[in-house]
Amino acid sequence: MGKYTGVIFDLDGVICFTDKYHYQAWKRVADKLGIEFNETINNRLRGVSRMDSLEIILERYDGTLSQAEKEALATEKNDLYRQLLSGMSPADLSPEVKETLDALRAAGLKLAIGSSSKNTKFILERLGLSGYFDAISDGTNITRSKPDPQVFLMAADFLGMKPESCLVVEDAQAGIQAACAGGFDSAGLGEAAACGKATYAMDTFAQLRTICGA
Ligand code: B16
Ligand code: MG
Repeated sequence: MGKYTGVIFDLDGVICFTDKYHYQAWKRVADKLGIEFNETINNRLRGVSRMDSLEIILERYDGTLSQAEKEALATEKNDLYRQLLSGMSPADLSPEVKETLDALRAAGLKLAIGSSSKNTKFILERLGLSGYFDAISDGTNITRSKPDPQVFLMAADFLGMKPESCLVVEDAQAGIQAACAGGFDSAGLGEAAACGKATYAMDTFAQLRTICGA
């Protein structure tokens, strides 16, 4: 085994790709309010909590909404998002991701999820990964969203490991900032690889095998 004994994976954008569903669901909310919503704004929502995402969308809204009205909009978004997630199946898990996870596990590494999503367990179920990970830290056990390191610190704690023994895998800049703030090394994909702050910039998920010596 290499430098790490644990790997903490972000979910959306790393293990699976639900961006398009977030987009469709937030678009319906934005259309209802008569405000612009596009892919660029959607990209800013990566790794950000549901209520913080709504605040970003409302930057273009002129009116005032009460907390109850905001919560109703977030619920409406989540209901539609979950309907879209229901159509996912194990076929949505890429063979590259599954084979890499299996290889890391076979090499003796402990694997955890560190996601801002409150739908983590539902998504893992849809992908056929219920019970696969050694620990899950997600939107249901945190009070502060990425870039705060809380979600990863709790994942490491659930694994019984120190941050310096764990590698965080992320697709969002907010996630890489969270990993740095928590004292973790990080491996970035996509935007997180391009931001220049990740310990390792990856082109493919399978590169984790080399990084972790698996
Ligand atoms: P939910 P991650 C994040 O998941 C998503 O990237 C982000 O777009 C979303 O707003 C957030 O989860 C909350 O999701 O509404 O399902 O609780 O990338 O941290 O796995
Ligand atoms: Mg993500």
